[in-house]
Amino acid sequence: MSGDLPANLLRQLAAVVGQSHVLTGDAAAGYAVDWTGGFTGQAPAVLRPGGTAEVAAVLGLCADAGVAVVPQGGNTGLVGGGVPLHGEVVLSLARLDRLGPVDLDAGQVSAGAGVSLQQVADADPGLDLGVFIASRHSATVGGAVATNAGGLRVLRYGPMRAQLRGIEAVLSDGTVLSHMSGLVKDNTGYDYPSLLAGSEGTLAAITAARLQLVPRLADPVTVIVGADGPGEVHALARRAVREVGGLLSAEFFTQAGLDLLVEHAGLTLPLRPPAPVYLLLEAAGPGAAEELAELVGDRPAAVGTGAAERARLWACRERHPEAAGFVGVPLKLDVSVPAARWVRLASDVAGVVAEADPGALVIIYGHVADGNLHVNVVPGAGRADGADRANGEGIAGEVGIAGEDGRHEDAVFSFVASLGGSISAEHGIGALKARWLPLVRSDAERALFARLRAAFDPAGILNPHVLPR
Ligand code: 2HG
Ligand code: ZN
Repeated sequence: MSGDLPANLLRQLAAVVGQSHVLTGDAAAGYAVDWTGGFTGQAPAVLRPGGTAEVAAVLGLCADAGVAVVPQGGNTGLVGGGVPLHGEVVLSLARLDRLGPVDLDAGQVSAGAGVSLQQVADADPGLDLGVFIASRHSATVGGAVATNAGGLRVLRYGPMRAQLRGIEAVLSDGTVLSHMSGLVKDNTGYDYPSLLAGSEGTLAAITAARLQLVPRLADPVTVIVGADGPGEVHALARRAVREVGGLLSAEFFTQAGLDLLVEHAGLTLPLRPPAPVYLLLEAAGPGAAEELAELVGDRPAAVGTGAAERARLWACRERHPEAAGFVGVPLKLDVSVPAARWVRLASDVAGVVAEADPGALVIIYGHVADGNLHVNVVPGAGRADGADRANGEGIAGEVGIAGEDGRHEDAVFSFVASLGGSISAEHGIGALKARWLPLVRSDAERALFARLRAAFDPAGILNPHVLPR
């Protein structure tokens, strides 16, 4: 496979990063597939630079040679934005793993792209990272910024972009941009760090970020409440946002997902008898337990205060991304709608998928206070299975991605667009959704995206198949 790259280029790249950090053949295979198995590509080489200067040199060489590059962090993405679906070189930022000392005056830290989110959260005992996602042990700073990761505490702290106080990144021509002073107030021109957040590796390779930390909250209380349906969950979550001052999370899931986790992952039910749907609330600070108890009233609920009990309750929600995977290769659709339409979305989306594919399995869960729903779909019998997808041919038009002919995406995304929503709340457009972007972004907006992109990456080598050019 290394034959895909000119031998001379491979030699030059090896001279930059060291021969042992140019991976080819079997050594490169793990970088070419995502963790769901839904996206499988091929990399002629994986390059593992050890510092910003090496990233710059690598990109300069690739740009000169016209070789496309997919930047990759912890490879925990869900939309195929970090895997080489079209034979791109993978630029792994994993070795940029330097975590700076915590600046206690500012409550900030500088972290290399390859530092995991958990390492940032652990940087100081009194501080925490506001972004909290299930994949925090493997997801890295560079990838989390590049995808503007959201997660379980967005209602309190916002997504990754909101934590960003500075960035270091490399353009495809090898130019290093660095603005890491961490100023809270800094109106000196375009806020390009913010633009790079959510750019999915299309504008620059992010090499480091300056992150705002938040005070670590003591003694959080976690509650799982059983409810009849999405309407009750939404109403309770809305009240929680207003009435529970220390609210951190408001998470939705269903018994259907829990059944799979009980059967395949050995989880225990949080409530008996089980309820059709659940709301998990977490809050911290003075009065949190009382305010949650008041809100829950006499509804069926399980309460966790100690670490072990909270972990048991959280597993019911945090392990939902695995649930559909026990049945087949899941298609992961991550959508959001205006708050007032969330109940309609959560109530009707399974029916909308069933019209397109009556045999499909649909598991829904998500971040109710953000209007965000994760719709995990395993196409019904007779659809392409994982093995068919793994050969990377003819699925969703052109690349090796789950979803076969796109009918499931068409159904869900059209429904979401009709509700005034977004086809990506927090995971990005990636390779999975590029084709549906016109549903939610106008011609004028997409043309501006393309011009921005050309300004940052005139060579057109950075993640060329993600977002429109
Ligand atoms: C979550 O909220 C993540 O658990 C993953 O965003 C969602 O796997 C998914 O579809
Ligand atoms: Zn999520």
